[in-house]
Amino acid sequence: MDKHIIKSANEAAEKIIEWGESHKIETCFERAERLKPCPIGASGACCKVCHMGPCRFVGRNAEEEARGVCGATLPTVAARNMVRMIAAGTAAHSDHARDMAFTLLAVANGEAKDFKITDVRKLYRVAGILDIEFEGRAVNDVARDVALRFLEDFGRQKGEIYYLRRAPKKTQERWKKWGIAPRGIDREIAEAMHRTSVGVDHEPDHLLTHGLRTALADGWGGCMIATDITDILFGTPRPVKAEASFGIFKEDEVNLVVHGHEPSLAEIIVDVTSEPEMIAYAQSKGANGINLGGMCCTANEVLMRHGIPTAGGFTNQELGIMTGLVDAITVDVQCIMPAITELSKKFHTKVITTSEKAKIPGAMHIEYGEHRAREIAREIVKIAIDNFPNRKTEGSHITDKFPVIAGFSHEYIEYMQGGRWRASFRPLNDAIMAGRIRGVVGLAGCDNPRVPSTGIHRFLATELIKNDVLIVSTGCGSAACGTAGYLTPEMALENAGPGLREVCEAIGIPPILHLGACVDNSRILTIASAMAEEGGLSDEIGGMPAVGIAPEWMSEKAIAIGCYFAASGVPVIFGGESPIGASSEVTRIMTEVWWERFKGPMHFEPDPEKMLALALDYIDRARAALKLKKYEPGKFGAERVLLDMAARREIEKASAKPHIGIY
Ligand code: MSK
Repeated sequence: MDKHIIKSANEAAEKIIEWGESHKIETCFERAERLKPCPIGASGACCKVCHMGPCRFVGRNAEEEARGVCGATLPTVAARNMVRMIAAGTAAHSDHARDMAFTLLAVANGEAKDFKITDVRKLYRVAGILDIEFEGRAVNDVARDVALRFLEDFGRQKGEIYYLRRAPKKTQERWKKWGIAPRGIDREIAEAMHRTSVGVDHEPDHLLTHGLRTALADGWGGCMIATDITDILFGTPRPVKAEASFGIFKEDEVNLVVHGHEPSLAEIIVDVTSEPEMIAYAQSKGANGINLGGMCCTANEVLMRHGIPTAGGFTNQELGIMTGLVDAITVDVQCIMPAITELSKKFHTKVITTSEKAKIPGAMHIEYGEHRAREIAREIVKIAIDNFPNRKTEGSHITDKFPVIAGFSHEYIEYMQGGRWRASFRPLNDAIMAGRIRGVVGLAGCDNPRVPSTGIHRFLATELIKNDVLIVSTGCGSAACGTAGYLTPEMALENAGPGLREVCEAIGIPPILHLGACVDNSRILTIASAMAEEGGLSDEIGGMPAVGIAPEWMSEKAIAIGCYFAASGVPVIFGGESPIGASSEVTRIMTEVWWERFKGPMHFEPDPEKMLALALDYIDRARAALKLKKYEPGKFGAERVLLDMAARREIEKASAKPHIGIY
């Protein structure tokens, strides 16, 4: 008899996988078991940039000095492969950002009547950073200028992208010194593809340096632009209650899922599902209402702003359909498994693609356009409603769900530490200096069927908070924590170390702060910049007691994110086998050389215990270099009174001057 191997660390997911196996329904977990990764490509040792190859650096040809047909060495090949991953990841985030900029422009021009500028304060803050006059001007005029200025960042040929100025001066100086300040987003991506084509750039360090320039165009360009425009259009997140896991689906209501990454259509769908005519239409089909849920990062977008529940991250997408309760799933771009259309045929689920850039064989296609967003959203919601009576196939019907607190934007984190008029990062810096908080870890990136999915996220989340490390999470890292029940203040009471628990209790926050979708890793950059500006820790991002970890990454976007953190000065640890592991020279450059130049090495480490030890070691070394109090659990330095909500309200009443800072 076949022995079931644990495929997901999430109990509810595991139950569905088992149910699927007993019903002969295949998922990514079985495919991952069947399709072992190619060991040559997986370690960066395969070159396929021309048709003399692919050249494989294996066996006797696996030495650093071995050469392909053109004479390219293994380090050249591994570096080129890495740079191409960075370019692809940067392209994905940034193309999303470009669409957001065009949506903002359309709204400003009155061409997208279903949208409006929701957060005028954020618009002004952004305008201030971009040197755009906003006082006394019509909101739409300011928004138009902001959109056009952002669009300049994509096509600029010379100079620098605007948002580099948000980084601490010393970080900017490092970028200039090493020639990695990006000029224009599209230019860096195009140049990365050119340099890595056959017969161009062959020097591994030179190649990887351009990789970092491209990655910075992603972090301080594409990702940051996407985050800010989304906040301007749909509101800057603040804490909101929601639920996570498969139990969010309702037996007696129409279940519609939004999946992918782009928030615009999902925002309108949120609105449409509460229209009385739509609810009445659902009732006419026998349902008690319309239940909207999310998946992956579109889920994170609507969870952060509206408390829409999430069924989880990347590896939950097939499992969600296997509950048998999903009447329709609408997808846009990125991280959508094409397998869902075949799978949906076994149930009654309709799969609807909506982006002009992305179609999947077997899916319905309803193309989204911002000029008729509501009309499209209604069409999609109606499809889900019409499909409700067709629910007949028995699914796995899992009812587990957990409460979640999400919505920690940079602005809210600043606010929660001092109120509206005295928002600051001072208390956080003080707590780190005193040793209450040992350091900060960004726990991000995908979940992956090649390991017991979400398991390494869960292990690191619990161990880090036990060690008084505050976690900021994004993307499927947040989903992994949310579907485990970790995103609540109670988590601090039950599992955090004494110092972190005290801070969380005083402010009333979870020890793991959900910052949003994977593009919202940019929020971590702005938080790190604000901490440097606040003083008392490092005066640049590099040297902070902070680490970025993507323990189960699978996407090229994750690689771009890891590299922009490294280039910004944050040590980065990725799980799994190294995609450049075949070359000791490339490994040395990405760890030792990047550490010397940027204080941001990038490691690949498959062992979760070693990941944890490495992260804590970087944090402790940073503390020692900054001459901070040595971290000892339960023993803190200088006392400091943290503000509770009542104290914050008092300060707000007493103050009258708005704070529109550069961050
Ligand atoms: S969705 S890139 S699986 S985080 Fe942003 Fe999740 Fe990774 Fe996609």
